[in-house]
Order: sequence, then C-alpha cells, then structure tokens
Amino acid sequence: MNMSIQNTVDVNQDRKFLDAALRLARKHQGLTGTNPSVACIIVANTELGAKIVGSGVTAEGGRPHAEPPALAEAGKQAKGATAYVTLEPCAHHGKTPPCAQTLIDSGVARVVTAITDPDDRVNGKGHQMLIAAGIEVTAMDGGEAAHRVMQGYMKARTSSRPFITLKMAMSETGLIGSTQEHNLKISSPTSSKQTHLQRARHDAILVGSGTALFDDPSLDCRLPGLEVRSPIRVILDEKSKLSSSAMVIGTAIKIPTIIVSPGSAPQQWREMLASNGAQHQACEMDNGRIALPELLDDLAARGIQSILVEGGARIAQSFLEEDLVDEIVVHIGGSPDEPESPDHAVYAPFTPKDLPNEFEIRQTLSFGRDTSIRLRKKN
Ligand code: AOF
Ligand code: ZN
Repeated sequence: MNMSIQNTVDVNQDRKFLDAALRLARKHQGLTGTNPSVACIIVANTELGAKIVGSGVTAEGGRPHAEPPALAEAGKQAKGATAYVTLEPCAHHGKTPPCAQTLIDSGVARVVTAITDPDDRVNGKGHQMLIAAGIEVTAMDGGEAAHRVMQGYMKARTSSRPFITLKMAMSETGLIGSTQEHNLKISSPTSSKQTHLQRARHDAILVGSGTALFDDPSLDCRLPGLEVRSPIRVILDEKSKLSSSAMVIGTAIKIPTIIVSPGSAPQQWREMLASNGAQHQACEMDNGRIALPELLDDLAARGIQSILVEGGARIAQSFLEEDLVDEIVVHIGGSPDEPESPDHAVYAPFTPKDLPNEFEIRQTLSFGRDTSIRLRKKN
C-alpha cells in the first residue's frame, strides 16, 4: 500500500459503511460480465450525523460503473462527503472518464476503498489520482466480504481462469446419490434454496452430461424474483450423449447453455444443439477426458469469471485432482434418503469427517437439520 494513504478517521464508522457497500455490491454479482460488481456509497456529515446521500452499483453488463450514479444521486451533497467504494476507483478512460476523476470533480473529501484493483490500467493509479488531487484516501482491508464479492474478478484478472466453487450435498458418510434412484434427496429444501442463491451469484454452473441425463435437472435459479439470475449452464459431454429431450437442451433457448465436447463431435449432433439454441464449445482431450485447465482458459476468454461446479462424483474428483478448485461448499444432509441397496450408493471423493487437506473451513452454517460448510483453498 502507498505510504501516503492516510489512516482512517473513525474506523468503526468506516467499517460500517464499507460493509454496507460490500452488501450492495452483491446485488449485481454474476451480472456484470468481465467487470466486477462494485458498489459506491456517498456519506455526508449532517447535523443529525453521518447520512447516506447517494449509492450506486455497477450496472448489469458492466457499465456504467458504480461511482457516477452514486455521485449523481448525491448531487451537491457530495461536496466534503466520504465515498465508500468496494474497489479502487478506475483510472482509465472507457466509455466515460475515469471514476477517480469523477470523484475528484464532485468535491468529495475522503475516499475509502476495500480492495486495490489488479487491472493493469488501474492498480494503484486510481488511489494516486485521488491523493494527487488532495483527497484523503483510506485503503482498508475489505476482508472476507470483499474477497467473496470480488473473487471471480480477482481470479480472472490475476490468473486468466475463473474462480471455481465446488458444491456437493452429501450425508455424514459422503453419500451423494444412487446409481438407480433419480434425484435422491440428500439435503433439505432449505439447503437447495441456498444452492439457488449460490447459482445466482456465479457466472456459470457446470455439470457432467451423466448428471444432466440421469437427474434431468433444469439447473436454473428458481428463487422468487431471482429467476432472471439463472447463470450460463456448462455441460461436459465428451461422448456427445445429450439429446433434445434433455431439460438443459429443451430450455437452452431461454437460458444460455454451452455444451462441451471434442471438435470431432458429429456434425448432425452439433446441428441439433444449434437448432435448440445451445452453443457448442470444442475442447481438447487429455487421456480420453476433457482437458479441464484448457477448458477453463477458454471459458474465461468468453468472460466467465466464476463457476459453480455442481455435479457428479467424477467431475468433482477431476477438478480436485487437477487442483482447479478454489472453494468447496458442502451441504451435509441431517436426514438424507438412503438408496434401496447399498450397491447403488455413490460416494463423494471425500466425507465431512475427512475433508481435503489443502482446504480450510471458513464458515459453518445450519439450515434446519442440515449443516453447510464453506472451505477455502489454503494459501
Ligand atoms: C470502478 N467502478 O463500478 C467498476 C470498475 O471495460 P471498462 O472500461 O468498464 O473497464 C473495466 C475495468 O473497470 C475493470 O477491469 C475494473 O478495473 C474497473 N471496474 N471500476 O471504478 C466500477 N466496475
Ligand atoms: Zn470506473
């Protein structure tokens, strides 16, 4: 951090408003393309104390950025106020002038930020522009909340790969399903709702065609009011098995769907995908399996910055083996269904009592009788 960035005036107040901005930033998570969802809150000191006079969040699609609408709402009240921005304000000319300049022109006295922008066009220059204009800048550590709202953007900007969250619902023994019974219920409806919320916050959901064919899921977000937040569906189908009767193909006209298979996939099958509105993504193969690192590079090049990997023990295993997982969310069912015969049981590559060593628990939540744990890759 630059030495000339000064310390905060009232740490508690700064933390409170920055946290509020971080919560607001979640509003457009998964909707801003290659731009992060950033929020900006303008706080003026009034006779009645600190008051929010303007707020903005990066628009769907990524533009306008968060600062201009927040400053527009604040109007003259921005003069002498403090701007809380969840990302260092940009320093580059895009379709509009740099947000750092817009903040300077508004007359704000202080800017408090949660994270420095790794984009080469910004990376410290936004803070410097503000300091050079005489604005007091406090670059705070936005902590876990900032990391979570920005994780896709940070990963894609620093590694050219999307942030991968592996989500699994399992019993205490690691049971995740059955080879015979469809949609075996492992976790409760409350946990499922959490999964739908997770879907809304990611750019894409990824499963294997085995899951897509056997369970025939719609893989969308069905929370009331959030239906439009269904992310892109990515289905790995190395043997071109999906047909137009599968739910994911039948609904591809409504929800963007990418089917991944080798370039050698039959032409007729690819025409079937196209006529149903599904996109085909040709992939490289590695020992008879889809080459995942290369696929993730290709998906990042399409602008996909975060993926929720949801399906199949084999897919989970492959992502873990290839060291591609950044975060794991495990819903542990409190009263899971059991398959009719133990021979039908399908198990996860790990159990709640024997979690992958390279990960550490960051959060534990209770959803009714279920427990949900979130694990992050150790640094
Ligand atoms: C901000 N406020 O709300 C966002 C910022 O394609 P462009 O011109 O929109 O530039 C994208 C970059 O802008 C992105 O990589 C990041 O550096 C910054 N995003 N900056 O001040 C915002 N979304
Ligand atoms: Zn900007």
